[in-house]
Amino acid sequence: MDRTIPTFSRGELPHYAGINTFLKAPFVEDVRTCGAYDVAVIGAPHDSGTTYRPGTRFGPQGMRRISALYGTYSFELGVDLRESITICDLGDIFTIPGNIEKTFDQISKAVAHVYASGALPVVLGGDHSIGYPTVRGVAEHLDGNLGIIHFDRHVDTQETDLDERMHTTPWYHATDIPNVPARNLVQLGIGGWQAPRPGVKVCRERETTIMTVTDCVEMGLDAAADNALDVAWEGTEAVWLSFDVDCLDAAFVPGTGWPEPGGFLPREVLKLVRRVAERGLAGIEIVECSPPYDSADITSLIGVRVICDVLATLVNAGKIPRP
Ligand SMILES: [Mn+2]
Repeated sequence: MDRTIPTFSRGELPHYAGINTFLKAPFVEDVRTCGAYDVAVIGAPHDSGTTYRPGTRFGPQGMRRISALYGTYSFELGVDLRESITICDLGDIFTIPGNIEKTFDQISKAVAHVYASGALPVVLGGDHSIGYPTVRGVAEHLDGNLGIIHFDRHVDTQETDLDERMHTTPWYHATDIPNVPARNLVQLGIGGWQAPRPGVKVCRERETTIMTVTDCVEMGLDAAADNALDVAWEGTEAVWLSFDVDCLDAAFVPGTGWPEPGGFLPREVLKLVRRVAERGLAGIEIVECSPPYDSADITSLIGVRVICDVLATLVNAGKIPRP
C-alpha cells in the first residue's frame, strides 16, 4: 500500500534497524552546538569505581540499544517527546579506565559544558562514583545551592572505599562542595545488608535524610515524594536526580553491580520519580546499569524508562525547555 517506504532505514522505523543513539535522537558530533537542544544525552562509560561486579562501562551502550524499543509518545502521560522538545545525543565522555580522578575531571568538564549551554543534561552511567563529578559540574554554574534526590539501596556516603573514591563514596565528596549542602541530600530506597556502617555514620553526622523502602511504602508514595521534595528544595536553587537502578528489587535489575532483594517495584519507583520531577530538575543520571550481567535487557530498559518518564513529567510541568 505505502509506496513511500524508503530503501534504507532512516529515523525510528523499523525499531530493530539503524544506529542506536538514545531514542534515535540525532547524534551531535560538534559538542559546541548542544545548547541548540532542550536535552543533551551523554554517556559516562566508567566502571573503575566498582567494588564487586564491573561492566557499567557498557551501560551507555546498553541503554541506547534498548531505547530503540521505544517511540517518543506516552499515551498514559499524554506527551510526545519529539513534538514537545528537542533531544540530541552527544555520544560519550572520554573516560580513562583505572584513572578514577582523571575520569572525574573529564565528567565534570563535560556535564558543566552541557549544563552551561542551557540543555538539560541526561547522563547514562557508569558506576555511581560519577555522582560526585556530575554534581560538581552542575554546582559550579549555580549562584545558589544544589539539592540531590538519590534513589538507591545503598547510602554511598563513606569517605573512601579500598582507600579510593569509589562508587560507594560520591555523596561524601559531593556534599563537601560549598553549595551542595548535606541537609539537601535525600536518599530513597535504602535498605538491606549492604549499607556500610562508615557511610551510615556520615549520614548521621551530616544530617542527610534516609528513607527506606518500608518508609516510602508505609507513608505512601505521594507523602514520600513530598517529603523528598521538601528536603531537596529547602533553600536550594536546583535539584539533581541520581537514579541507581539497584533501588529496584534484585529481581528486576540483574544487570547491576550490587543487587539487593527487597527494593522498590518498578511501578512504585516510576511513580516516585515522576512525582519528584514535577518541581523541575537540573539534570538526571542513571547509574549502575551493567549490561554484561543483564538478562534480556531488562535493567537497561528500566533505566531508559526512568529517563523517558522524567522527561515527559518535566514537559507537562513546563520545566523543559529549562526556564
Ligand atoms: Mn547502589
